Amino acid sequence: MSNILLLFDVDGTLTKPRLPIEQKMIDQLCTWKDSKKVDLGIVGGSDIGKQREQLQDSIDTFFQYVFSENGMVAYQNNQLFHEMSIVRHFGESQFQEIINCCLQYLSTINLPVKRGTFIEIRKGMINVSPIGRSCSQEERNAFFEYDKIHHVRKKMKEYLEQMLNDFHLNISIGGQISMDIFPQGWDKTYCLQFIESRYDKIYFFGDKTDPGGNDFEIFQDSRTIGHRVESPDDTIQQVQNILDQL
Ligand code: M1P
Repeated sequence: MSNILLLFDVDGTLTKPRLPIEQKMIDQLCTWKDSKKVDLGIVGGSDIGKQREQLQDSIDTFFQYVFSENGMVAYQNNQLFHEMSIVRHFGESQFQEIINCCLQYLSTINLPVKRGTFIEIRKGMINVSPIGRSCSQEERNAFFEYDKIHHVRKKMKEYLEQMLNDFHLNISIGGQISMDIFPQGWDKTYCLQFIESRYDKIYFFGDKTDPGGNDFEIFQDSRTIGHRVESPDDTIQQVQNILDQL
């Protein structure tokens, strides 16, 4: 075990958004692991199923730590060691208030297309998508562009923050079509409690590091050395620069 951890966001950092990992990134992960200079980990908002879809066998091969849903579901060397539930945290009644508020808002907006699965309940968060998670890849890309102009998610986030102020929620726009809703403090920094005492240095790499993005808190946390990346290729370059100096 090394005393340095390279901790990666997944979408936009190790892979292109929602797409499977490419061979050149697999090759790099292999090289970095073989160097024995560093340990590797991932932290993402997605659940383990989606992370596995994207990272395929790499998820079992290269990473000492896998943090799904920001670490609400956490694995070390492929062993599950921590699970936390948002339903348990709020209790059924409060939980339904949050869900109903989202559904009410969603029923008031019109978009170029709306599909299905507007709300996905995960272990540690609620994922809400105005277009619906069952949209096609083409519809997903189109919504992402539409949202940049019309700020659908930003407006919904502002509404929910106002209506659900007493619930002390963090609402984070991470990927292309949805937002993640979870109790304050359950952002990606949640996972640091499990690793902060094990490593001298934790380098974090993410692409959504601006305020409101789901890498923001961990990027600027004092326990990490934050690196903003533009793409998986940029991640490779930035990691290489660090390893060259070790
Ligand atoms: O980039 C991480 C995000 O990836 C997905 O977002 P979307 O489907 O909107 O592109 C979701 O899994 C989201 O929870 C996650 O934060």
